[in-house]
Amino acid sequence: MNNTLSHILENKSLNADFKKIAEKVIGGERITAEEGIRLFDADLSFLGSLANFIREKKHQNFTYFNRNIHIEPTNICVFDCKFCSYSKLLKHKTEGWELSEEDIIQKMEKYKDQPITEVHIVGGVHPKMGLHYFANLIKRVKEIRPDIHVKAFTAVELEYMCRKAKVSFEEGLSILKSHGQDSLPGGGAEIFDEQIRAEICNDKCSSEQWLEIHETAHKLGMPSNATMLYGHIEEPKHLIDHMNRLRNLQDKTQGFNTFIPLKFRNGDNQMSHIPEVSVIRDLKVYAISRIFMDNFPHLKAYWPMIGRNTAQISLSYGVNDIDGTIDDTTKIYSMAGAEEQSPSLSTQQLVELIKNVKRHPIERDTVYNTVKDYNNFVFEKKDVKSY
Ligand code: V47
Ligand code: SF4
Repeated sequence: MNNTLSHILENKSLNADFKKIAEKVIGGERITAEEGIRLFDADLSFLGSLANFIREKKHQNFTYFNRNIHIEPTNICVFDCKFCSYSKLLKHKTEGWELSEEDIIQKMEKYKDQPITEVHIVGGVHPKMGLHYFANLIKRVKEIRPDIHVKAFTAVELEYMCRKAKVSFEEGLSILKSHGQDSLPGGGAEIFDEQIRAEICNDKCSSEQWLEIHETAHKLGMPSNATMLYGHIEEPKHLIDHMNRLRNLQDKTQGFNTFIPLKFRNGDNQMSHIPEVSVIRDLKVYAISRIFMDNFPHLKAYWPMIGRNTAQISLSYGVNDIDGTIDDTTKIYSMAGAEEQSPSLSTQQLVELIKNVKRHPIERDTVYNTVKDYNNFVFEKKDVKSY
């Protein structure tokens, strides 16, 4: 046990509930949902010490990042999530964008010889871009870069694609897999509590369907991530219920790699009247996620959303992964007023950001194999490439 932790346990004024939780965590025992909810009343420093203890036990100082590109085929969407600043409803089509298959292929060609290991394809749910269109697109992407990992389509997009194509989730995912899709991103989860979901995203896939799609993907050998949208109308009990449903599924399948809490940003959407939560709340959510989600190997801070400074601090509150480096051109956050309006960092900048807080930077692929250890790497002019 490290010094900070023994100091915490010896602190006579530590509340009995928190002492019990700390003892469980230090002993490697799972905490209950009630204890998870109780943790929202604890001090940030206490949560940080526990979360950091787990983080260092699982991953030492290692901090992962990957080099990926985002392809967003369209922002036209049949759904109407109240928090979304990105989508343009079908009826407002003139304001949206639609990339043609050739536009996407051209973008891919641009990265043919670049050292990226992943392409992340997600977007709005367009009624004309269906299962077979996307299966063919993935096949073409793989023809250009057979080695690249294709992480594509949230459960929301997948539910719609399968429904329209009149196939089961298993059939739809098998078709995509056979064309080259390797894994699923974690989007669309939002908050699983049915009442909150009905208020913020009434018309898209249900929580049950989201979980079923990920379970099916895991069964087919496709790993995935899971997100959680926090900081709007939800309460601690809804966050813990969300994490608990994921923790239960992970017990069953072990198919999740990474948990990604996403901070609600209030720019230009139907929930703009709701104030954004503080950095203290962000760090609490990261720390509690690390403590509660004991069977999720990785906890990711999506830096374009919370900004590089908070992302750096989050590395002491349980986080062991910072997403995205080069040309991370997703628009979903910049349009919602995210911290980073042009979310792109060079590898050197990201490595320095990690090293500045005394962590050990490792470039990973999507499934956390080490691509390159940057701890003792010295950048030379030829390594600093602008894209
Ligand atoms: O599901 C939309 C979120 C998600 C807002 O798996 C918003 O590696 C905050 O899931 N404020 C999509 N969040 C993005 C996503 C993702 C991102 C990075 C990595 C991975 C991964 C997945 O974006 C949506 C929704 O929860 N979102 N609008 C907003 N105003
Ligand atoms: Fe469509 Fe996704 Fe935006 Fe919801 S969050 S409106 S599903 S693009």
